[in-house]
Amino acid sequence: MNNTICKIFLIVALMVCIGIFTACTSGNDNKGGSSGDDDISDDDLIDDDSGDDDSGINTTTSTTTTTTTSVTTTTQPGTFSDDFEGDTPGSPPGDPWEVNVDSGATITVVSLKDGSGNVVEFNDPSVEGIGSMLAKPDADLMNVPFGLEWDWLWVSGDGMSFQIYHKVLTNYKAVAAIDFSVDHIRASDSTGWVSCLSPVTLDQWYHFKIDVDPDAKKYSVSIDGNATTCADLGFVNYTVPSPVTAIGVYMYSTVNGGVTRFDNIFLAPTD
Ligand SMILES: [Ca+2]
Ligand SMILES: [Ca+2]
Repeated sequence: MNNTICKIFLIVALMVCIGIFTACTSGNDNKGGSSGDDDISDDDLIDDDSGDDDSGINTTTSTTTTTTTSVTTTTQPGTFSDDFEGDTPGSPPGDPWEVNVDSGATITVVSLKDGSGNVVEFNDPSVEGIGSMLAKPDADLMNVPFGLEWDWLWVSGDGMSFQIYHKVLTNYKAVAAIDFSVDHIRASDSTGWVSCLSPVTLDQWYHFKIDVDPDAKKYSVSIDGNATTCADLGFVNYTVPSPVTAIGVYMYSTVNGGVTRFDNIFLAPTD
């Protein structure tokens, strides 16, 4: 009798176990969440038919996106660059730029649909309007021969000057200046101004590069990859010997400079 009860108990227990196992695996076709599966909400990498409990796929996508973003914003070692894509449209350019404006002038990041993305826009609405943006790249980049490049577009106007500076006491003094003046581009020489480009076409991006030799105190200007008559120009106002340590754009107080835009600033030793 006891033996019979024990057999019945074992059979019932075995049936319960089979029932539980069947219930647990019912509908799981081990296909993840593709169409026609037992649980189409289980679209992750783990096929446990408990819904989308794993962010694996999304994590992979997110990582790819992050990597792509970091590639476009990573600065190469040994260079200084800014395409302003990390800045906020409607605000002045952020670190590493020091921005100062006065008398109604503005220096603002704007987002363009011409492929430039974010650019810096200078608006100098009056003779009195004045402003500047200044950055101090690693000094090691500028105590050897270096190239400094930027894109420049004029919507309108006059004035505005792309410059490099050395420090005299507490002030930064321009040793070289590339200006828009009236209808042409000119560059400073130790003996006066030299015309580099004339006429200038409005609403067109120009690519500028200056090659600077800080030991010789000389620089040359190329535009859109072409050498110009602005070659072997001497530093100006170089009465106090000190290294070139800053770059920037200056908005004159003596003219109504109108609207100009800058993008893709890049500095690197040329050795
Ligand atoms: Ca840009
Ligand atoms: Ca002005």
